[in-house]
Amino acid sequence: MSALRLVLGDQLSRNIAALEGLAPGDTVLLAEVLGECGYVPHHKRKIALVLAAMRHFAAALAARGVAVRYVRLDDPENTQSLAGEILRASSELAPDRLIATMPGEYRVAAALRGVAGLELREDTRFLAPPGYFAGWAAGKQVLRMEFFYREMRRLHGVLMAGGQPVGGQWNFDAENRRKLPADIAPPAPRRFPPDSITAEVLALVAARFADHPGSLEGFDEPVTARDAASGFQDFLAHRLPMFGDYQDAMAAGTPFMFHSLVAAPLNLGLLDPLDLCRAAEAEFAAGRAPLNAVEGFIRQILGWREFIRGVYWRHMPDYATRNALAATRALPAFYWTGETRMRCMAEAISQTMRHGYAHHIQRLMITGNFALLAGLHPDAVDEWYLAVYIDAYEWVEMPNTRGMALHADGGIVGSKPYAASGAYINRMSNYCTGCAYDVAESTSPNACPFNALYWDFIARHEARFAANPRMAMPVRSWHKMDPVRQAALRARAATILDMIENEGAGL
Ligand code: FAD
Ligand code: DLZ
Ligand code: SF4
Repeated sequence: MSALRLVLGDQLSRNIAALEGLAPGDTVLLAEVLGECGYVPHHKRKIALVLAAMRHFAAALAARGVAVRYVRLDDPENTQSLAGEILRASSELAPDRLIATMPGEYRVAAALRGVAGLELREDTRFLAPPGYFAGWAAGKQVLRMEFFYREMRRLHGVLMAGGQPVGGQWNFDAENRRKLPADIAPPAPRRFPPDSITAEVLALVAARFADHPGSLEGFDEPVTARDAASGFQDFLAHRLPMFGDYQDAMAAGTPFMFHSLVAAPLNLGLLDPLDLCRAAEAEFAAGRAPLNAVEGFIRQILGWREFIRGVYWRHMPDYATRNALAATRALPAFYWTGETRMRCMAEAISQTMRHGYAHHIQRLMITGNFALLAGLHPDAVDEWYLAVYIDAYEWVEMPNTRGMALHADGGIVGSKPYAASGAYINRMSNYCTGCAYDVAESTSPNACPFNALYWDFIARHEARFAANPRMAMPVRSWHKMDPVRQAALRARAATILDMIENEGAGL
């Protein structure tokens, strides 16, 4: 009995389900295909990362004596689709069995389900066991991450002592909202210069995807499990202790702050989520990192990442069509260039084009908040986030974008929209100093665009928000406002929205 075992580009884990029971005579298939490289205009760095990691993974399997069928993008026989490559390999090798692991994305799952005779195994690399989220969510009117996270802490015994949370609290978020003082400079993360395999991929991507957004300059991502582990050790030693304090902080010219940068290798399968949580927990136990940092980090992996995945599979395919706030505007051109006078947006977008990376608060409270306030269409915003971040796969990108950032899911991921004016951005960053706009102004021609857009957003949706206890306060403040000021705010917002509709020119 021989088997053909498919491993997708984000399934690069030694323990991936498709490889369970691997036997002599079996073949492992990995295929670089245009279908996956081009279904959205992925950032060049993201394509390079995925293909370089696939080639290294295949080489490591081959070095262990496994028969690997590796299809390169420029192979003239390449059908350029995953299903096509399974069928081609299957007709050439005539295996007795076809095996794959359940893909992360609904789109790919639908394509693979169409392949006759393909056995699709559960992806067991997540911390919520198969069916766990559905069981937890069943019968609940609202799903709240906090309660799911507590269940996950109990299930895995992470940061637990005698059935209680270590430190007597589940959550240290209140301590994790500091602005970065001018005299603290986050240490540069450990980086990984390309070897010859990666260099070849970089040349391929530069030639084939020249019209895709982003830059390959200085490509230095970890593309093997060993390098990903080394990058994570560097985080534990140098950034985890401050991760909590400055989790929400933003600063110009400081793209990575104290963040871990694990999302890209973790989502590729190069790291194991439970290992990351246990290693962070050990740093607390050894007295090398404070609890607010360690709990804050573990919450992201054990809580948010698993919760987001649960929401995705529970609500797809309907989730992809949700537009609860009836947003219609196209994405202004500066989302692809960073060329805007709004310094916060310019910083977040330029570092995204350079590194394929922005940290959570930049994604949520800068580019996401702008898209929310400006009423940009969720399809366009989803496509942008899926394309430009090197860690982006629909299962994790979409509930974060459509749900958390845009509230287009009507409140499944978050009970209220994360809408904020310039005051929040000014509180959490140094962007406003040196911005062409004045954050203290709301209605003048050089007033911070976030201010008028914020109030216009509240006014546009006041009927919906009045019924939401967590949004009642801004709605009341809007009602109490002097009508002359209300009119001035709405006029300024109308000017900005016109500019947005004109590709963002002049903004
Ligand atoms: P850290 O800040 O160091 O956090 C540690 C890890 O926790 C992350 O690596 C990630 O695995 C996990 N995590 C943290 N927050 C979340 C979250 N909200 N959802 C899921 N996992 C989380 N994350 C992705 O992995 N892929 C995406 O495509 C993606 N798109 C996003 C889109 C929007 C609009 C927003 C608001 C968030 C998005 N996130 C996404 C979540 C989060 O912003 C990134 O995981 C994080 O910024 C990656 O950087 P890091 O590895 O340095 O994370
Ligand atoms: C993201 C990506 C890219 C750019 N290229 C490939 C590829 O050539 N071959 C492949 O198997 N996978 C690729 N991927 C990852 C897939 O898109 C990913 O498996 C799906 O998004 C499911 O999560
Ligand atoms: Fe952003 Fe407004 Fe601050 Fe400028 S003033 S950086 S646009 S929040």
